[in-house]
Amino acid sequence: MRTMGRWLVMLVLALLPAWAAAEDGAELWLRYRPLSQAARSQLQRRAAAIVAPAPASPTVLAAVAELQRGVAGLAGREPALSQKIASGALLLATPASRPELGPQLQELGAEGWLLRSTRLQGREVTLIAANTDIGLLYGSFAWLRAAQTGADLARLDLHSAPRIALRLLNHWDNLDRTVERGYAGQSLWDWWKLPDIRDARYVDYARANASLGLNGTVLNNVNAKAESLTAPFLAKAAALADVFRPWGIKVWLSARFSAPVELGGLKTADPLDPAVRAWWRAKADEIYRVIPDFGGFLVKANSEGQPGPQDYGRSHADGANMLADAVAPHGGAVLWRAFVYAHENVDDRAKQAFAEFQPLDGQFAANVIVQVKNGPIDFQPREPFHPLFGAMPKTPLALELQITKEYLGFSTHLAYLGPLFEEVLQADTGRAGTVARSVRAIAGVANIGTDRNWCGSQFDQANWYAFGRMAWDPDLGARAVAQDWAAQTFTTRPAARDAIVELMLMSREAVVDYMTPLGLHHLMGTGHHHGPAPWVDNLERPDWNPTYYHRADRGGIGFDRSPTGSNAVAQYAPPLARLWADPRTTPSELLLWFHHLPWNYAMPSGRTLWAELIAHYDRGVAAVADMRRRWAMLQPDVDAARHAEVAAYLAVQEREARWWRDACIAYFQSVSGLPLPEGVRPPEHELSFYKALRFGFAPGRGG
Ligand code: BDP
Repeated sequence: MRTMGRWLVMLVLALLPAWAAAEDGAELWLRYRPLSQAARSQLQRRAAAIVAPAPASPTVLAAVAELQRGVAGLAGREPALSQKIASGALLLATPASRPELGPQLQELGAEGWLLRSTRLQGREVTLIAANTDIGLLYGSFAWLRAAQTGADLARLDLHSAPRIALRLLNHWDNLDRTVERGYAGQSLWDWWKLPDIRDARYVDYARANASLGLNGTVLNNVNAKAESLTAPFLAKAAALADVFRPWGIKVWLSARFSAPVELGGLKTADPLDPAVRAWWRAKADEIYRVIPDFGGFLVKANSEGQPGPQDYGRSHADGANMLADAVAPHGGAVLWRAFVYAHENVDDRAKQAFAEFQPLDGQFAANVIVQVKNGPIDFQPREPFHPLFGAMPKTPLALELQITKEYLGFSTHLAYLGPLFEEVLQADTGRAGTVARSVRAIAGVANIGTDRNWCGSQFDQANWYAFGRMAWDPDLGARAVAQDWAAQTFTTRPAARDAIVELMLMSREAVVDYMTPLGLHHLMGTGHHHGPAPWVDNLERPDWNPTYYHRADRGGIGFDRSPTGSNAVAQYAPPLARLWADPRTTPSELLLWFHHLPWNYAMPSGRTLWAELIAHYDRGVAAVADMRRRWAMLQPDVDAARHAEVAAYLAVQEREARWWRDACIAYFQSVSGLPLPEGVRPPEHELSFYKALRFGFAPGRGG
């Protein structure tokens, strides 16, 4: 008995590493674990063989390989590639291979797909059809998703096409492999070893993006180094482009505006100077020689110290148009960022991008897209949508979202961003429909790095996933996306899947509550942005100070952006401007964004503003405690390794949520001079304790 016990222990120990390694999150949502017995048999019948157009392009080969890999994992049997239509075939077809399909596919455009269980030549087949090979790849991933999430594969009739043409990740990756605002290890791009050494993860990165329908990636930080445009780095970027090409992902680069001076030895980077224009044209020609399908440039200019056209008395349009001219002959585009605010400008920072860019509407070249952050300040846990959306009808715009959670607890806090993305995408601009309807492109600042789980935590994968799915279809909704992700990543058992989804859906509001409730914003620590620091008032620029944003004093709290204050409300469409001009008609989520109100202001709940603020902080902390309880109950449904890992992260989150609550209450009380409402737990420490905390080596500062 004793020997047997020892033998068993040894066996378990021997198997443990392999098993643990199998569930460390490295496979993302493309895990393809065996389905239930019944689902496996159905899948074997429905995917007995794959019939693909011949000769197969690299993209079709990628689709076939993914289908084979997926079915092998899910059903335990790899379908063979065949030329014959037999019962149970997965039939990949374009109008080029089956002209009779043409009329059915017209609506699908260049990237859309159709999935249909049907009969062909008397055989039951599943049609995966598209106008192009890349559509077939997206359709194959959609079919695999249907199989993974438990759809009835015998009755499939789905079609989909993307609403937004350009769907990009923006990597804030530096050439030394540090990542600005990265919380998932180093940059994936091993610039030193490229172009010769191509890490196997580059393919997995491309697979993951293609599975979501993303079609472009900006490889380097918007705070760009000129060196990224030199021949050696272009060769490295070209190697990545070669890997990504079959997966429909185009490479873009951030360009430093002063590169003609730094690399070309010119005296100026003035966009109207003929030598500068010639330099950029030659540079574009050089890039397209090595990356024929290069997407174009992303530019951060005259923003936070970056060079730009204003250094030469020229406008953003002059700068953007010069670069647009250079890439136009090759079919390229320029993404020109509107994230600008100036030292010298004493006006409300929230107004500055609109003030600079809106008057330029109509002056940009046709291949310029102005890239606008979701809100007017900077990726806060909650902001109103940016007033530029809908306000530049003659200029294509891109919506920039941040997937890496610089302001929502890095990768240690569980905050599912689907609800934030949905809130922005569905916001009605009052001018051109929703934000989603008003944009041509969408960009997500990536949260990807060398961590085994790619994103720094298991649940942060959901934010990459949600960004991609919602970029393809902004109307999908955060819940539906979370359902798919949880099923693909954790479990298809409905009760457990739904419990995970509920936990995800409550998480973002929890962060808002314990960090910046009621429209507060920008209260985080200096530089690294970790933790609370609402007391900071001594930075070189006033609009970097938290006190600039909350404006708390003895009399009250909040930033008056109504007509009696900065009048930022006037940048919105008149009906919204009217609504947000009055605290009584401003949603409480945005109250202190737009108004400075007395501490005893009567909230709709019947509480004073002071009591309401504290209630929100408490609600946030309680929500995280609740998330921990919910996760604990999921233990039987989630593999031990990932369950324990997430539980440990949630413990950190609860501790830090309390810290945010306590530090903010301690500080605001020191300003308001008010007693804590009855029954409220006092902060654990004195204010001085929180003020003295330092985080010298916090991640994400970049090189
Ligand atoms: C801020 C980040 C900073 C970025 C900047 C930007 O703190 O690291 O460079 O945005 O978007 O949120 O350019």
